[in-house]
Amino acid sequence: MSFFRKLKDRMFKTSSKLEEGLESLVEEGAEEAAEAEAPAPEVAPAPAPAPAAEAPREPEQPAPPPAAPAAAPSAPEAKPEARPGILGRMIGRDTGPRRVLDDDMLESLEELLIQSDMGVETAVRVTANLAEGRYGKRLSVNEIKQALADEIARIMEPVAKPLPLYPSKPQVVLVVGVNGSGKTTTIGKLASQFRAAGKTVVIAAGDTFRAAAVEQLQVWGERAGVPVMTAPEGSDPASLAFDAMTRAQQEGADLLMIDTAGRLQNRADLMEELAKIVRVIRKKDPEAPHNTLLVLDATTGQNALSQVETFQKLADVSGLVMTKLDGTARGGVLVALADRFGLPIHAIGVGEQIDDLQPFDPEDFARALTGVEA
Ligand SMILES: Nc1nc2c(ncn2[C@@H]2O[C@H](COP(=O)(O)OP(=O)(O)OP(=O)(O)O)[C@@H](O)[C@H]2O)c(=O)[nH]1
Ligand SMILES: [Mg+2]
Repeated sequence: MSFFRKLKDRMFKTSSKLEEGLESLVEEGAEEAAEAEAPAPEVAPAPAPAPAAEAPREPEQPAPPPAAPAAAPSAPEAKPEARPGILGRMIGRDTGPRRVLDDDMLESLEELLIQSDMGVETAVRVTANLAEGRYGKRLSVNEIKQALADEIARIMEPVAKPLPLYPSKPQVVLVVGVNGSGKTTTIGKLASQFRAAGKTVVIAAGDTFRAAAVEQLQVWGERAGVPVMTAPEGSDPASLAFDAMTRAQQEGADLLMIDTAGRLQNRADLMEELAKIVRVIRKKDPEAPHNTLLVLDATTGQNALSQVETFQKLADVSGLVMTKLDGTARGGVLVALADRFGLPIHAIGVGEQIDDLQPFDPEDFARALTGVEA
């Protein structure tokens, strides 16, 4: 419950965007329907008309004088349907507006999902599944949110897997991703969690191109209580990886995490660099790396999809970590990723602090994304 609260709060922007969209969709639709059913009379019919069903007019309007001047202030618009009162919401009665799930509504829903970065293909599939068994029915916002959450959770369920642990000593975790996606931060957070679980960890600062990158990793290593192996700026990351592997084996460490540079500008160089790291550590352990984590930044939205494609060509990506889910309106891309690639999502980053890495829970995520209350 409190975990869900935290995720929901952290993902506020994501959920609020989709949530607000859903709410106004249903409200608009309900208003249109009410207007179509009960058009406000232009000329007062005689005498004392019976109020149209489902459209209580308030306040009671006296019939206007027969020849009211056109410029006279118009009577307040008829209110189509009452919004749920606070009490109604609190006791959970679904008293809000309802809208028929027809083609128009489905199209608008699809549009909304695309805007939340779910991608066209996935948005189409999700709406089609949503329509099944519900087409033509009058649904409330809550019912649509719940149905959407169920559908999203169903897609996410198979990919929600923690980082698998192997008996190899060390288990080698290679961390890849574009510049600024959150690789170094994620390594720090993961190392801290492994330490807390009683594992011994060694980190290799394989991004040797920037001195600042090494310093940043050292700070994370201190926070996590984990040694960080570094090499001089500009030196060969593969030889550092080899040294780190040697040390981790000698010390009997449980895990070796290797940070890498994310220079996608020169794809050939990066590919060669990653391939070389893999080659040298395999001299020590033919099974290594046991995991190749691709770190993706949720704020890049649809771009994350092409990053997966690119990195799958550069390295044998075994799983994903999605960072910066706090404060982004683009969390829907996770659904697209799961739907399209089916790669395990091991964890999500929800902040810059050391404990801001959470396991990926499909139901919590779906509820946070759609705005369903727990
Ligand atoms: N809000 C938020 N910020 C994050 C998260 N993860 C990382 N960051 C921030 O994103 C920025 C980049 O993170 P890094 O870990 O340096 O990214 P990197 O992939 O190592 O970057 P390069 O080494 O330049 O390739 C930093 O300012 C981090 O604090 C997250 O989950 N949420
Ligand atoms: Mg880095």
